[in-house]
Amino acid sequence: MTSFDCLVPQPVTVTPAEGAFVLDSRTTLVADPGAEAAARWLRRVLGAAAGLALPPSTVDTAAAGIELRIDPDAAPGPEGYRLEITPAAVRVVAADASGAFYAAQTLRQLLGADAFRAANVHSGEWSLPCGVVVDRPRFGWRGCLLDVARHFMPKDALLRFVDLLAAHKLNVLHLHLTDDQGWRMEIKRYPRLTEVGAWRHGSRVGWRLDDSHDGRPHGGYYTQADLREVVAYAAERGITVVPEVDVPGHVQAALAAYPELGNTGERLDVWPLWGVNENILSPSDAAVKFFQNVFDEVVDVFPSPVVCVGGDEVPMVQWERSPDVRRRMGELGLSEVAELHSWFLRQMAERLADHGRRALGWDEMAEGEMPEGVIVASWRGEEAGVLAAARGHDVVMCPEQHVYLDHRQAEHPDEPVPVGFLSTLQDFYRYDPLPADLDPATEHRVLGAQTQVWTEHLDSPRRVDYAAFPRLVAFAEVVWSPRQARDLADFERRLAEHHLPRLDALGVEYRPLTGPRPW
Ligand code: TNX
Repeated sequence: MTSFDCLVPQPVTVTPAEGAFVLDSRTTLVADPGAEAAARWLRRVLGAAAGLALPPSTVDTAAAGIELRIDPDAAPGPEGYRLEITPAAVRVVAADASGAFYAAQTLRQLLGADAFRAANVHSGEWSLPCGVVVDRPRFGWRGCLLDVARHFMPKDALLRFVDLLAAHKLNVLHLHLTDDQGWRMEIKRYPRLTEVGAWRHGSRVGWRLDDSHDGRPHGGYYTQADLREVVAYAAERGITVVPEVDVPGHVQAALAAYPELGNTGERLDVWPLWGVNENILSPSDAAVKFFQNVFDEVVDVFPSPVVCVGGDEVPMVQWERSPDVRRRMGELGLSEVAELHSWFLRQMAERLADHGRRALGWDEMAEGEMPEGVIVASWRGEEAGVLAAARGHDVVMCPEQHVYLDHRQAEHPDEPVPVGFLSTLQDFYRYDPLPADLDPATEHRVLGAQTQVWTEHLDSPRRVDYAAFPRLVAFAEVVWSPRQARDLADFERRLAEHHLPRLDALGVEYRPLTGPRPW
């Protein structure tokens, strides 16, 4: 039997008691209406892993059961739960559907690694240690970006990734759907975005894996029905899918489909290289309307209150050179080319506001004027986030120095292509989303933090596993657990003894603690 010192992320408080609750075929499960998703999930995973059906209780079986109740007044805060295990019952009181779901996740961890398998291979009984867990997240935005533009991830891999985020009590999946190298979302009004923009051709020099490109043909996209399915699947697991359509840069795939949206009229291919690209959108009325129409379809598919408009890495050479752009700036009353960048993003943010949504943008957006309500994703460090918070904007901390999962996790010839800075598991664990120089009066502006899986060099779900795990586990504890509960040595113990066996049971191909897996 396991005890409570196996939990990841570490809960707020744990009070162990004597004894155990034993689960068997008679164990019942009752749930309040708001906790039905958690109940469905528990029945599904324990049905598969433990052969336990967890039938609803009836008058004569009412005693030995699991109860999932919703009561915001009795629970420890939003997304929080109180879990009490006695030999007679398992009682959860949660603040909301998410809290009930996180309690269910905690229960699965307490049952041991075999509870993470898809079929029952367990010998002996299934039991839970007695005690009380009181738990709630430190931050409301516990995000992970997955870049499905550089390499398309099949829908089943996305669903699996959602399950993995949920198992770590993360609640935002930021889907980077478009970039120079591929457009991955069906847009009904503009079918060429996926007919042309979703496919990248191989290079004439052939396959070559290096820093600049891989030379291979690649492609794929999600239909709107696929994306609605991902959204619904994530929602059942407490996860909001925040879609990103990146403008006005990182758009060569769109330009390959609709060259008239660009500044040069040149016919372009979906970009076969990695890096920053000079081909950006024209600030014409037609291009602005086109992308406003794209965002109309995005909000129709994604109910998320927040939608990302991108805004990162926009070289302005084409705007500087173009007489059309000069004319346009005159019309708009703008004197600096750089002002066009924030102007363009404002057109998107305002359209989203018309739909009752808030725009999220990478921190380049904060170099210009921002409409009220816009959220800044601080990625080139933490300074932009600190400044945006001081200006009264909400912030999600995503600093590349600390939380980029595509970055190398060790210096070793057997590691995959070495991207960016060295970011070890321990570096991830030591990161804190509230920087020392943040004015405490603006702390509430930091909604949380987000870790990024950029996929230039991750061409399959296997490679995503290797990059993301186990560092994502450390990140989960950073955004969930109280600051004072963080203890690196204890985390490393829980990870090695309890959590990696869970990931093994799930078939996650994480990077071993001992060193790289040479493939
Ligand atoms: C910068 S982070 C980017 C991405 C790249 C990443 C590689 C950000 C907003 N832009 O386009 O994939 O670096 O680490």
